Amino acid sequence: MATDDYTQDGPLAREIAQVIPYFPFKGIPRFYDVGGLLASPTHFQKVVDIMAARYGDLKIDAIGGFDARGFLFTPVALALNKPFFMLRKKGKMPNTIYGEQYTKEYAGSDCLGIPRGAVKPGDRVLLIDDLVATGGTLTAGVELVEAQGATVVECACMVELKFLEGAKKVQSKYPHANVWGFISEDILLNEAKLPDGYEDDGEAH
Ligand code: HSX
Repeated sequence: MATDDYTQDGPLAREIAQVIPYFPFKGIPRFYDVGGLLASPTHFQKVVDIMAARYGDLKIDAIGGFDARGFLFTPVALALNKPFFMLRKKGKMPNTIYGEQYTKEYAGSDCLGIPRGAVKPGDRVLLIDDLVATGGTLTAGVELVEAQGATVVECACMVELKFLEGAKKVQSKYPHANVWGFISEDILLNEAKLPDGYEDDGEAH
């Protein structure tokens, strides 16, 4: 199968969706676990190839990944031979420029930072995360990157929880920063088999 079918919930998205299970976690009935993708090198490679193909012809100066699951997509930066930077939560990285507090799908607020000098005025930046839910994380990332005088050309998310309308929220504030969600909750149907006594021990934050 070619890796240039970026259609949300298309055949390739459906194939990848099969290896992403969901669990009750952090009080969320369906928490989609990107660990299932990592456990399948074939599918993981396909996601990297899809993203590399999608952005191969786009002028990009840097790629940013969100703390923490966005960091899994560093192979996309290697495939495209672009610098990668981390958008990290507060207190995790030296020499950091911070943005404003933001809230996300499950409890709590946070603050993102990027390495000083990671993006320069005029840069065209691609942001990547495993999932967009409320869009709080993406919005905070776009805001921070653009405060440096750069432009976010797209936010790539492997999963988009459409019912939370996060992509719409990001794009109503930043119409030029397209949000591409590859797999929606409509096709994420891999319910994890839970052992007896399974407990949701996810921290709220
Ligand atoms: C999850 O929350 C994902 O890995 C993302 O980084 C984030 C998405 O939530 P939201 O900010 O869109 O609500 O941990």
